Amino acid sequence: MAHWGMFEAESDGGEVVAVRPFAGDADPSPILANAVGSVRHRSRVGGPAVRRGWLEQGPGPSDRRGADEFVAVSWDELTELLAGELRRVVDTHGNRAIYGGSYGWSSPGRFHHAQSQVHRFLKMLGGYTRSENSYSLGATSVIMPRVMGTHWKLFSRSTNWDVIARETDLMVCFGGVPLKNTAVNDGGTSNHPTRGALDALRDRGGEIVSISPLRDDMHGRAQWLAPRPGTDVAIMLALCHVLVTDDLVDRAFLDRYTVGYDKFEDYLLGRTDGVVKDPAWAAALSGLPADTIADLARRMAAGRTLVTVTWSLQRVRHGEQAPWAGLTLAAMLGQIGLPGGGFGHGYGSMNEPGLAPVPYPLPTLFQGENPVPDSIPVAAISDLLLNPGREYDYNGERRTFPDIRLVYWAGGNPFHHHQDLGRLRRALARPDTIVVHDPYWTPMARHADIVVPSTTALERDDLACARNDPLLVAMQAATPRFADARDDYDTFSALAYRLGFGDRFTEGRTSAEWLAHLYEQWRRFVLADGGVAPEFDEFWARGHVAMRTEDDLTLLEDFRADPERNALRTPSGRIEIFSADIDGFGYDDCGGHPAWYEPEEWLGGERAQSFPLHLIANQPRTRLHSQLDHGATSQASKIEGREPIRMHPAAASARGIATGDVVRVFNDRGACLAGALLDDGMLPDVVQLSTGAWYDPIDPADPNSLCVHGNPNVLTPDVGTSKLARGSTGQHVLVQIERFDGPVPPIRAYDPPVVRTRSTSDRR
Ligand code: PGD
Repeated sequence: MAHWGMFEAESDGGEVVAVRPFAGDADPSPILANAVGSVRHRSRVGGPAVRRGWLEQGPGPSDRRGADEFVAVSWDELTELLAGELRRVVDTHGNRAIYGGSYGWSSPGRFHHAQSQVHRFLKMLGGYTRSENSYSLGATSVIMPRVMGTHWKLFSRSTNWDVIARETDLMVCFGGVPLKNTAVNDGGTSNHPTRGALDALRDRGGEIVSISPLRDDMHGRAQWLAPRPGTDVAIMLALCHVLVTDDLVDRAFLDRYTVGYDKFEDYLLGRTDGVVKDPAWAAALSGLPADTIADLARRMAAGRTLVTVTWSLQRVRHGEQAPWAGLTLAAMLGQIGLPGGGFGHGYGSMNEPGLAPVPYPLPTLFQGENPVPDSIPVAAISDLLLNPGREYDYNGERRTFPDIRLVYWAGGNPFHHHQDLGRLRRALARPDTIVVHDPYWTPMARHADIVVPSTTALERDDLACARNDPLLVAMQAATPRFADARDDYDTFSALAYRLGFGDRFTEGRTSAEWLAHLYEQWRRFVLADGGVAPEFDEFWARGHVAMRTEDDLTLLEDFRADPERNALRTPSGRIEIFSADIDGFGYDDCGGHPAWYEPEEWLGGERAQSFPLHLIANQPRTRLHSQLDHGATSQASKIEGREPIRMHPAAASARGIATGDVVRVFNDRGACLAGALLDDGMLPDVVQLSTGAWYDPIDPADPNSLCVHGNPNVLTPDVGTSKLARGSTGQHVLVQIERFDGPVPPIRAYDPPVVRTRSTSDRR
């Protein structure tokens, strides 16, 4: 199992040579092919390594991170050094000085999941400063609990695809439903039903409207409306305005299920700020014709309508507003909780939304409590490291950044996920020590002082499942372990014994015993639910077991049926169109109701004078994030070895650029090379460059170096969505592009750094 689907791997005894998707998968992902050749790829970390500067000079800030060579050490030395450094930091600075945010997707598997392992270990060490929320859903995970009482139920208990295909007349999709993202599911997936469901909806006579700057954010027949990027909220407000002026608002629904609509209506009608949010107003901002917006509002009120908002719309400045405004628009239509109507968030953002949930807990490794209370919103990592002791606003609180001395990372790649990489590199120069566990020499591993070689999921047994997938899968190792790599569990066990809490960490179990233990715990839930699950050995031999799912779900149907008994977990128990709590925080960038805020990175503002192209830095179609960027599917898409950047033919010809040219993409934060690909499926001043090409600085010693490979995060702003959520805003950035006429530099991203064997004189 991979995050991108279930498969069988064929191995030659040390390497994966072929993959076959699970026969039950309706639409397997081409990303699966990236696994072939990945176990022994030259970018693997073959054994423990320590940065030479750290080894020779000891812990301390260093701007050599990312440029230094490494020294190979034995596992015993690594355990000794790492345990000693953890002890030093804890004894001298306290556990709060360890940042174990360690964000990232790592690999599926309920036991060997790197995040679970590192958090369990650091909690038992006495705690650490942690992170909250995710890069996927930074804004949503703060705003939606406040205004509808949850964020994860929005996805795990979303209206099922079967219901949509059967009941929806009109699906209005802000951000489309990009099939490429549904390849992926956190924890894995045994089926990809989205394409089939959209086709079934259309075959039944249902209509789809895709509102997105990119045409291919929707496959098949649909009305495509291409607004200026970042203006969806203005369009939503104008749709709401038409519902008011045409008397199409379901006021009975608003009275029973929501609070604060009146204040929002005052804003819509311009009573609070003198600006009427009508279609003409939204047309000027978005570029969509006013008539088209007005017509759409009327069509939405005429039948069973589902309003959907992708996650990408909240990964921008003021990202809190799009899901909140979408929910409000759906509430005004009055169809929330009716089959095929209402609101959805994340269709096309990951495979899970639209799939039926499993009604009991999955096998889970208990992590315990973190004795350290400090936490940061996850996308504030550079702020944290650069500003010890500084106060900041977050979600109604005033917090202070701790002074971090040691950064511990397992299972993530900040050089993929974080913004403004020049700033991140300056931030990573600050701590005394950086520890990274990864199977590969990712850019983050190259910036570490202590590099711990992990196995990949292909080299170990595990249990795989996800909360909206019917199968629990026996993930059986496809190959032996590569070189001197170890499972993260074994690394942490050895460290825990060295630090005196080995028995607590392992509970006396080997990995194999843990799998059987977690399976038995889970099996009890299934049996109590009246289900059938064989004993572990039989399950392991069979390969998977099916679980019951709760089919035919409609989001919030229980709330609609009985809003008192099934009150939402908001202060009012209802949908909060106006939130008195948020209003009370007094933030200038997120007020008490959904509203339009002008972003910095958009084509309608002053910055577009200098950087006139709007770059959409979205998820790739050829890999998951930065994982297996060297795989066949990912490599086949590259141009001259660089990540492809899609440009409208008009924008390209104005710059003398043709398909296949290498171009330089730049703004005042940084620059990268990319390969031009002309495509008229976007507005002329929009370009698209996916995330995930491994950061490849031409000068590793310069934090602001040109990336020769095409990582858009050298360009993106490191600014939070707002003071409320401080989510990542990596999706949008303004740039300029020119043809790159110089000699094209080689790609070195997958070549390991220099790792020297240690001479006796190096020993401390
Ligand atoms: P991955 O490339 O998946 O990226 O960011 P994330 O850090 O999750 O990194 C996972 C790492 O785990 C890889 O280096 C992999 O090798 C390693 N790994 C795999 N298996 C194991 C294991 O068993 N043990 C250990 N120790 N390591 C392992 C994703 C993040 O990026 C997300 S979720 C989103 S949604 C964001 N999206 C955007 C965006 O839309 N636009 C921009 N500009 N930036 C984004 N960044 C965010």
